[in-house]
Amino acid sequence: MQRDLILHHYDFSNYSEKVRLALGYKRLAWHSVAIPPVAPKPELTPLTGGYRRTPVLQVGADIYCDTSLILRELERRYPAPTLFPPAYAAVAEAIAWWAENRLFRPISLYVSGSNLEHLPPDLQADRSLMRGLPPPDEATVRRAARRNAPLARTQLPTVEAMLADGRTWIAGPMPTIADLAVYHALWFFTARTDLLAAELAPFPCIHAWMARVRAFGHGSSEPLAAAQALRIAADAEPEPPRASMPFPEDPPLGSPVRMRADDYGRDPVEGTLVFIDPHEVALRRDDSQAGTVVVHFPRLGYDLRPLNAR
Ligand SMILES: N[C@@H](CCC(=O)N[C@@H](CS)C(=O)NCC(=O)O)C(=O)O
Repeated sequence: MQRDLILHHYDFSNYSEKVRLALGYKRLAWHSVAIPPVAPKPELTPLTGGYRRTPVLQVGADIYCDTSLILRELERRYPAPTLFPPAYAAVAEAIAWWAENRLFRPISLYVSGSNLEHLPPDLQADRSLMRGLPPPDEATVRRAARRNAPLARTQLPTVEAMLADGRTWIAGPMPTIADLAVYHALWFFTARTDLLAAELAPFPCIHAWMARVRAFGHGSSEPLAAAQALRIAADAEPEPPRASMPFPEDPPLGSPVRMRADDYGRDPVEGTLVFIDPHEVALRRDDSQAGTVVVHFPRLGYDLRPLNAR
């Protein structure tokens, strides 16, 4: 069992649930740092250089942003049991994209607007600011929930149909990232309260499959103080970068670059490009608290620019 894995997350974060289940499926031991669900995150952003989304995986002085890369990195370090079986991984990736970019958003707006009294009071304002929108009043959030309930509901039969031929897992006979991505979107329905549990009740295949995914568990975790995680980064050297496989258009290794999410939470992270391949981009940066760290991002979903370029 390994305990160099440090997950920065909070309990009701659905993307964190995706990673917690991957850690469970791979039977890993990890350290758990509880981070605030809203900005600012003064003990996290020294590690990431500005990225504020949840979760973040830390291994010493290497920092992994975004669950699509975190899952790839867990697979690279702990290949068995696999979440990327070669025969199903491509289809799984397409289904995961649909789950996170089409299925989840209406569920999120429906759930949040229906559970206002159970959420941290500053959550809605924070999420709107994260998307460049003004803080909404309560009526606006409740109207968004009403608009999005049908958009969430109309997609649930699609998930039921994916499982209706009696298969055990979404993409085929083995668990894949599609199971985790669809699961965490549906998990959000009841992550805080059971108020919307009835939405999933009519779907027996979904019900049985969610129980199978839930049975992965979360591996074994021990709490770690955020300040201690920062000290671990400061005391560690980043791992030497692997050999890069750039595309011809990519900025040269060693040049100053900026990465940021292309959808929301677009806080830029600047550093020196130290690794790039078709799936991943990594920047080295020096931080007064975290020391020298390498921050890793997935290529897809992020915007890579040479610094100072127009
Ligand atoms: N594409 C990102 C999305 C992550 C995401 O949106 N996480 C939510 C929490 S579940 C978030 O960052 N919310 C704002 C925050 O936690 O500060 C990923 O896969 O990691």
